[in-house]
Amino acid sequence: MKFNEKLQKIVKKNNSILCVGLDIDKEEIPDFLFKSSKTPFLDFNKSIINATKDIVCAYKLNMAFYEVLGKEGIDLIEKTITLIPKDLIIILDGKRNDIGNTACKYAESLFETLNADAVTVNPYLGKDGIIPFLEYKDKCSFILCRTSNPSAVDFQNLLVSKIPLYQLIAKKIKEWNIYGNCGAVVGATYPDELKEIRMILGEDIPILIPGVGKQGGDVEKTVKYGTNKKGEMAIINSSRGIIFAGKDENFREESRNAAINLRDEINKYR
Ligand code: OMP
Repeated sequence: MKFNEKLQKIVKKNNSILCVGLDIDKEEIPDFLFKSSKTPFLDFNKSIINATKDIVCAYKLNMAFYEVLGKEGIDLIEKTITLIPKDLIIILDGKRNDIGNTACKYAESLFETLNADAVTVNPYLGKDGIIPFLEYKDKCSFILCRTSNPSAVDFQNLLVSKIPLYQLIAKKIKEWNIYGNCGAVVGATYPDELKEIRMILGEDIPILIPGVGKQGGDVEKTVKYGTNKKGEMAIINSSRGIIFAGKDENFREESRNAAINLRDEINKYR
């Protein structure tokens, strides 16, 4: 099944365009898990997945939080992926890219070895770094377009051929979308740019939008500007705001409540 079809199905089934970011952080995970369990990270992910799987469309694992754990981290990615129901979207966020033959190995490791549905990709190397990812025609490559961080302006707003670089990248994403498997990453913290990028991309290219919750992005603008006319084709990610909503034994309920509240707020504007 093509990625966009899988996305539309789960969005409809769970009535949700919310993605929970499984960005596990030892400093933030409830302390008692480290005393009571031999596999605290996996138990934590399992609890969050079980508490939210009926109210989200996707899970995003940022690779940094796993790679920092060494070989245990890769094992944890694989085991976590097996806990996620098959009809949900799995995004591996490594913001990878490199020259062609190396990009091939990144694409193979994320899409085949780890079996992600979607990945985040850096466009800085240009088309030949992107193509190896796009060869996986049923998967989706979310290409960084306008990131959520304050220093995004350093490069992304510079004028290139008289237009800001992020707009040029949005145009390239549209051009590269020949197999219908490109997406864009746009931060919720820049709603005006999000609106412009949605206009450039049109109705059918999904946008992964992090930056609501802890980073303070405006939910109403994110939904109105980021989705297409049907209120779809956007995946809105929150990581810390959901998975670390509770610090004690009640963390499962707290994260479920945080996810329900954000899902409902998002749906109010769709
Ligand atoms: P929270 O701020 O905790 O909700 O986490 C945001 C997640 O989205 C982290 O995994 C970030 O690395 C990621 N992210 C951004 O915050 N900003 C971006 O511009 C792009 C990403 C991303 O590609 O997912």
